[in-house]
Amino acid sequence: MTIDKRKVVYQIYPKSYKDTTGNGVGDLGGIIEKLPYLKELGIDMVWLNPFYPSPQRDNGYDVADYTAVNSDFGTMADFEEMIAVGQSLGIEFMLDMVLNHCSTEHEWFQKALAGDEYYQDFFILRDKPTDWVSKFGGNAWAPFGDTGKYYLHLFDITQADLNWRNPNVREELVKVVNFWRDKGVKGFRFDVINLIGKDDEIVDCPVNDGKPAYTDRPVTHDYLKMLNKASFGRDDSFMTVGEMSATTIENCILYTAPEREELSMAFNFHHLKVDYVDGQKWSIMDFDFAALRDLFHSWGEGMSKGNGWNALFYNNHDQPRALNRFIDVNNFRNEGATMLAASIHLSRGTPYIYMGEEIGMIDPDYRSMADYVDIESKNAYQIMLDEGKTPEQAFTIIQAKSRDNSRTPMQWDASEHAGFTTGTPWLKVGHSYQEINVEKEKKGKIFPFYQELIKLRKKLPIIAEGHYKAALKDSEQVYAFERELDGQKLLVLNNFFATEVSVDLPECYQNGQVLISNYDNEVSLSDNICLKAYQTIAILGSC
Ligand code: TEU
Repeated sequence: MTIDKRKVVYQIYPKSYKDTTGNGVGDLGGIIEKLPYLKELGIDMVWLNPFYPSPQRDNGYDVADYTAVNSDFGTMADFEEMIAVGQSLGIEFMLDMVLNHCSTEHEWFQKALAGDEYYQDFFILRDKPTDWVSKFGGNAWAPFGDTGKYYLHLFDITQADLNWRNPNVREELVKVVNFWRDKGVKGFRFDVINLIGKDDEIVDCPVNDGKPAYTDRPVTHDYLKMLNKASFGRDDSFMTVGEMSATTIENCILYTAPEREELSMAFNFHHLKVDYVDGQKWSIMDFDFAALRDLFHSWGEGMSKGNGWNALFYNNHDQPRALNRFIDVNNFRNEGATMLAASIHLSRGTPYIYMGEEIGMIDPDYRSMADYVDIESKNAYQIMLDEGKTPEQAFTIIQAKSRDNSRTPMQWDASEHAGFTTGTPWLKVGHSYQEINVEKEKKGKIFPFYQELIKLRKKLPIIAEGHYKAALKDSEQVYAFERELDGQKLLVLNNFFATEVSVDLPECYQNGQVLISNYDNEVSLSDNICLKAYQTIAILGSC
């Protein structure tokens, strides 16, 4: 299994992309309508978050039926049309497979609750709960009806973990994956896939909310090999990405090295915790640049040496917008957005663009808890109050950290609701839509810069395939790395701050060629170079 490393993936949160029916919820028809826009951007594949029937307690990650389309989003015929239109434009689709858990409304859980023992073995039932903490707050076990037993839910109480140790479960899930493969999808994103392997004996684990007891268990690799063999591994051009919660470089090499035949690549989140106080999300702190730099370097070099493959990203539907976290967005939105883009699009791995990132979208400025809908935010707010924070303190943290920050409707133009819907949007449009929208930004700085980065990856094998080597390892301000392929070298310098900084250039680059920069003025190369606020420069070496 070797993937095409020139490809770039674009993530769409279907609920928020484009509504064509006026019900306030984005739909498949809206995605079809916008495919030419994505063609213009230049991406190769679209990852869609779940659009399956679901009670929407966790916005579709609580799947009630794995092989159907939720009627809010359209029909199976719409889905087939979307694939076909994509094919005609050279755009492939990657679907989200949520196989660690299903909704308690899924018929498997309902049958289990009704007493069917065959289906009871689809879930993780125990006589006594352990001390594991749910990722959405509270204990991770809930009473299983009136049986006296408890079922495991690592996420919401309505998301019951599936028992992968049961071969019947594995068989059903393989069927799901193959159902969508037969429909013509060319990729899968596997939700929290490194949590599927639970030990036979489940025990208390007071460390880190219980995570070590269920994360990256060795059996997970066996399950992935099985899934690979039984489904997508049969198609050489297939692209798969595992979402890895609290994982390690060692495991991600195992998950993604081609000879292992597990997955094509992995998302990890360590670099997105550099603004967490003591690793806790519900806290506020400026990002720690040195930590970010070191993480990029250790993952970049570690995966490069181990022949693993990273999925590269700053934004997704679970993260506040990177521009609000890492950039002085009021003064340097264009410079910051383009620098962040270059820092991953020129790196080693497959870049992912989250809808709206290509136009520099920012967090909404919601003023009340009533504007937030995400279950995680609501739970966290309550927990913070219970812990003694004032409503103002808790709200400030929600504003900065809520997953709704990235889930606001895509901003297409300056008309009402940003051109997303003619109805009432399910989640309020961000306050910035009159300044930041597709219509305007196509003529701005950010969208064209993404187009250029995507083109460069297609044109230059050193970007797509080159090794990764850390550079300027001690810089307090510049994240820099080199790429190397067949004796060719590329240096990428990214100034992560609003102040200028001077950098000594190694000889190889003093007579090199500037490949791309996010400032209009010409860059003159010598033994020393001055980077402006949030400037990014990539230089092809001449040695
Ligand atoms: O997220 C996995 C995950 O670990 C989340 O807890 C993530 O770290 C958190 O949202 C950040 O605050 C995946 C999906 O991406 C997410 O949308 C789902 O809610 C979750 O799995 C459960 O399916």
